[in-house]
Amino acid sequence: MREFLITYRQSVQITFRCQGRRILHPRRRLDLDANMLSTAPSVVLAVILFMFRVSAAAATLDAEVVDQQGRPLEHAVLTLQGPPGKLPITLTVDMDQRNQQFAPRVLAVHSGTQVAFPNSDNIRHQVYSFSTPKRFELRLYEGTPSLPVLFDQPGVVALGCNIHDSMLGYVYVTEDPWFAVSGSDGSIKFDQLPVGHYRVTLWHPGSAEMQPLAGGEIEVSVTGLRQRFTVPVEGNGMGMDMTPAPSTFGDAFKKATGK
Ligand SMILES: [Cu+2]
Repeated sequence: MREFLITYRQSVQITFRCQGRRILHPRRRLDLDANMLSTAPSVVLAVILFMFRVSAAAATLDAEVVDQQGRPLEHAVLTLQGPPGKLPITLTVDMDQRNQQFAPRVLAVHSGTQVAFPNSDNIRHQVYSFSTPKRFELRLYEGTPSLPVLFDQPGVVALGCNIHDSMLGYVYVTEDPWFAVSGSDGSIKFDQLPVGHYRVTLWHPGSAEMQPLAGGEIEVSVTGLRQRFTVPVEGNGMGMDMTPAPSTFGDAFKKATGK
């Protein structure tokens, strides 16, 4: 034990000394400072040029998603494949439960995203999914469950609650770098898009067989683009029924899981 302690102390000291020499050696530090001073102007110039290039090349896409009768479609997901270089967004996001409903009803995430399922109601929920891209079940809980759920496979994940059959939500997992969900007016806005050519994919819970639809190809120029996309939806054309009867949930669930 004593031997070990001595060895440990020595190794700490040796490491410390090595680090001290490497990092704090006065001559080395002066060299570094001199190098930094000589390269600073070119670095600043490069940063300015990069910022100018980015801001000059960024554009906006104003999309409007409507159903087959031209009515604004809420809860539609629009994803974009485009110029390379965009890093995937894999943050932890919330799928809340409020007033015995999922909030939002449709959540779009990049594959690899952790989704937390906080419960803002004062009753307990038991969230689950049998959808192929993510099968999971959170035991009956109040407040925030201890761990978020990882969504690492692209596809549609239909969410339910074992206690409340009318609770129905969706996590749409995409590998496209740009994605968003339409608001109640059917609008989706993408800011800071690189100018270029994009391939559009659309999805809505009310679309046939719950399959994603090809939305065509678009050219986003520096002046931006305003475009309308149509997603045919089944039934009454209003898309997803927000308070489905249990049997409706069963049908929707079968569609999402393909079973
Ligand atoms: Cu519930």
